[in-house]
Amino acid sequence: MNSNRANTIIASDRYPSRIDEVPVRLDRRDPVVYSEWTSEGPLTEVQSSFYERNGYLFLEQFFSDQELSLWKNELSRLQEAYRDQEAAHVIREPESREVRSVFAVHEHNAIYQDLSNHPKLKAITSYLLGSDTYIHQSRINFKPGFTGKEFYWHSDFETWHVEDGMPGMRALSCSIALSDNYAYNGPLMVIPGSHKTFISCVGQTPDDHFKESLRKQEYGVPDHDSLRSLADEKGIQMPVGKAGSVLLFDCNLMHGSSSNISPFPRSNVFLVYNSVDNRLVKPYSGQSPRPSFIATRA
Ligand SMILES: O=C(O)CCC(=O)C(=O)O
Repeated sequence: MNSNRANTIIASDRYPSRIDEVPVRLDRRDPVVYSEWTSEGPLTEVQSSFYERNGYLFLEQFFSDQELSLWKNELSRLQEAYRDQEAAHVIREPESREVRSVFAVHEHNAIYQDLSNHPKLKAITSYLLGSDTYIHQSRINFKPGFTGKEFYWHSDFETWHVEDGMPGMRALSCSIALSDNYAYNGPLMVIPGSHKTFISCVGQTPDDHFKESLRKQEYGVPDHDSLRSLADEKGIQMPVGKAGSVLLFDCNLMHGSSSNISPFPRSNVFLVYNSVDNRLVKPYSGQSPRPSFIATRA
């Protein structure tokens, strides 16, 4: 065990990570779907049980063309606006000045704020999380053609728990495709069913880790053996579809994506909903919390 971290372990931490020198595999200790299914709910019984079992659900043609064109135009405007303008919430690709991500769009952009309050999204997320929700994090990932770099395998929850203080697994992401997602332009890959296992990571988190990790993550990534055994057991899926589709995925689902060497951008907006009953506490690493553009501290 890492000695200076050992002093900061929180007794009530149900998902310790970045503490031991070897990875540990723990069973999930939280539900996946927090509501009882009824026919009045926003998902069919088949969709709800698919999500419970696999940790994700892909919904094609979820939004209208009219809604989509508004969000796509805004995406292009932001990409242009931030080409030369620096801001803390704008992250550039690790090897170029291209815009990789723009964070907190639900806060500083009226169009994406409306999207984050979309009644269809709110209904599904409140059903799955069994309570009212709020946005824990939002970001556009542009993944430009030729230069858009990968996002290495990770469980979001591992980072949100250790670095932000999210107590339990009661949050989910909606990845909304604003460009067509193909198998060849760096779409999200998921390990179905991996949300039921927590893989602790190895290595102490450096201070201000987010400055590097948002461009290229090196801590809070699982080891090769754990990833190999998860993928051997469960396989890898790549839910792809046209712009306007949405991928819902549990906060502990193992996922990642490859670089985009195709000419076609793969631009998605990610909205992370957290249950109001799962608000952030102090980071479990014992370190200072990350800035609020990455993690809302309500
Ligand atoms: O945009 C992607 O391909 C992956 C994004 C991701 O995994 C994340 O934001 O946590």
